[in-house]
Amino acid sequence: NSTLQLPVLFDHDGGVDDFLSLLLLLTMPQVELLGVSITPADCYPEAALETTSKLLHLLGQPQVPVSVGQYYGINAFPSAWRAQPRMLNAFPGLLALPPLAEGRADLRPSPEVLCAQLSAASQPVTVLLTGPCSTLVQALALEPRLASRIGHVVWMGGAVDVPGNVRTYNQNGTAEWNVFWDPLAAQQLLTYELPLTLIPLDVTNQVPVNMAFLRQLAAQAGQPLSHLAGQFWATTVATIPTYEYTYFMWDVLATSYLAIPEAFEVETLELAVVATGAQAGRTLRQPGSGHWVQVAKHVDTAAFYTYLLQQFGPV
Ligand code: AGV
Ligand code: CA
Repeated sequence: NSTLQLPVLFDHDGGVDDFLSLLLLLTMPQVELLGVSITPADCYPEAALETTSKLLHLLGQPQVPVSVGQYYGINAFPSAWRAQPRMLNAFPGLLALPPLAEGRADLRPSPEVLCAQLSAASQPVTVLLTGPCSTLVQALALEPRLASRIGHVVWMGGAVDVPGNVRTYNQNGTAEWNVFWDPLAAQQLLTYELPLTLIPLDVTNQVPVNMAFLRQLAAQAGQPLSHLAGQFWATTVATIPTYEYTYFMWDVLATSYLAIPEAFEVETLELAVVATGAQAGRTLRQPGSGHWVQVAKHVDTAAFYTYLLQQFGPV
């Protein structure tokens, strides 16, 4: 039924929850995935390309085009985080899959590919971003008129009324990483006045990866997707000292917004992004900025976790 189809372009940055987002997206019957692009931010792009291709293959959508960004942001992610997803390709369920076929990835830089995909789209496209927004901003810089092809941008990024999650020497703790990687792009994104929904730390803080959920997932591990997703989440459990950080369902929550928006409380507000200095990457309320953004502030966590168990569980 074509009226049910939601055309989606997905740009991710290769974190474990970015891949869980891809898995989730591929379980959504209403989503027509037009393309995937990889921003080399919270990943090393070679490994991320391999995982992306293998998951598309595994979920029966190997034809979906994949491209990789060649732009590297202003503030690099820690190497230990970028290397983490490499182990996913060694999982029994993925190791045996065919490696990326020669010539399968689009060799053009991802902003060019995104432009081509937007031009070719026959109805407004939803752009889902689970990493920095640089690819989209660079695409719109190439062809500003393509903004009219975008029906909705859903972006996991920012921290509006809560502290950020960047702990470095050059940031005072107010920024979220996806914005911090390329603060100028985030500032630029607002100027396009796109229908933008942010899924910031304000709401992702409400959905930690917790053992109660992982136990429920394990209880249905006879389902191949639950088994695989459970393994993915398991890799995040011991990677962060618990006294310092918790791993959250950041991108997975943003992805679920496409399917269960009614589970979210969203506030429409005027936003600004700080581009330089100790607050670089900060997203803040700024009445009068003229940049109206929908910001998710609350989620029905039970509805969200139930939705995940349903999508990864019995069909
Ligand atoms: O800031 C959240 C973003 C999400 O897109 N990423 C992880 C998610 O993919 C960066 C990030 C923050 N803390 C992290 C992150 C951590 N402890 N490990 C890996 N990535
Ligand atoms: Ca991410």
